[in-house]
Amino acid sequence: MQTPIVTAATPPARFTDDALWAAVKAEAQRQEAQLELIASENHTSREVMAAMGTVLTNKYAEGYPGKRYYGGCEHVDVVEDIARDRAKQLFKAAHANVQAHSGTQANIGALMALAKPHDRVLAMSLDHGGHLSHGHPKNFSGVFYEFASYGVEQHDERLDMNRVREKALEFKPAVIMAGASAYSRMIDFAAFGAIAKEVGAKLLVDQAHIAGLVAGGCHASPVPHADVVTMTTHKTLRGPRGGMIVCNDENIAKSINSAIFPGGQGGPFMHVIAAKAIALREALAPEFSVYARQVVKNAAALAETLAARGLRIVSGGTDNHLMLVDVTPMKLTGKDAENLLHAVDLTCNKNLIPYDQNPPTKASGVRLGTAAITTRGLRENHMRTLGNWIADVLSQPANASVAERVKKEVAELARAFPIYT
Ligand code: DSN
Repeated sequence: MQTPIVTAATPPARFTDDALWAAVKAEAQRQEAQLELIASENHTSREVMAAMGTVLTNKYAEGYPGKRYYGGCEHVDVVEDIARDRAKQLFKAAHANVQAHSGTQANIGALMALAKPHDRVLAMSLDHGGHLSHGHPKNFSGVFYEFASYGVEQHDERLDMNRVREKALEFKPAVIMAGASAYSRMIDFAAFGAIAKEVGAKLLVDQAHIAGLVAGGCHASPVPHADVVTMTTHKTLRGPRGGMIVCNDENIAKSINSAIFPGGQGGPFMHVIAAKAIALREALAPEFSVYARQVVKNAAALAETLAARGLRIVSGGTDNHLMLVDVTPMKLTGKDAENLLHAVDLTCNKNLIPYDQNPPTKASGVRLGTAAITTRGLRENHMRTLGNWIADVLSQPANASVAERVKKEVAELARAFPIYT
């Protein structure tokens, strides 16, 4: 069988695992045919994918460049040094660790470096847009540390830094975490830094969602204000699936390195680190700032269109790549809306909105993001079309002819803006 996407640097002449490659082919076709609105996803370059299909996957390299526990690391040392140097350059930080396999594992490393088990940590509530690794009781974070949370205000659905400060003064955490997976407003990292200093806490910023916007100059960087900054590499940063950590303090950098290996991981994924290096080079290029700015402009245009059509945008709009759309004005749950949109090839996820009356399995909102659709070339005019399609479908959920028409139009737009083909 011939596969439609070639991810290996030297692809085999023939792919023999038919069942497996059929599923990969179907996924490639799904990504081409559907418009990806999941705010945490993106479409990497072919070069990033190619790096992951190389011989680097064969190499064990426990340790760090120049200090490995295995022989034969001379070439992977070069790969990891390139990745680390580019991460430091891009985020203007003195130190980088590029080995974390995921954002959660980056947070495991950062918390191990900054706190002792059972220390207090203050983070944004998951119900208000935080993240599982910021203190969910079943996540390592909630199991090993004592968490309290801050959230958005009910009247404007935004963080009020005075209230965050009050919580920090009251709770006296060892670490304050900032960063979110469903918050559409700028985060004031300078204010978080000042609060952390005042209460004697370390500041850990998880910039997973906005790393690409920070890299592209569309969001203020947390690096000057935080003790440690963690991120994923596959969201707005548009790299391979993985995690990364940067910081400025040499002692903290040493603690992070030993918290990642041997603390939380064994051998690094050198093929993924190579792909991170390629993505970081792409993000250092001037075109990436243009991309990041377009992501933000697209999100604003989409939010405006949806609001004009009667959907409620949590906090009244967006400053970044995502928005939370309250679908209760259409008498739907988030789950209904996710399914209705999926049926017309618009992929998104249901999401709690702040102070949600529905359980997480139903939720009252959907989270929409523009990172992936901007990568495939869509601009503000397409966002207005897209917003009207979403409103058409959600305002007439029982109207099969509306769904049929929108699905056809989505297919035409997706065909006009191919990702890889
Ligand atoms: N699952 C990611 C997201 O969708 O935001 C966060 O890890």
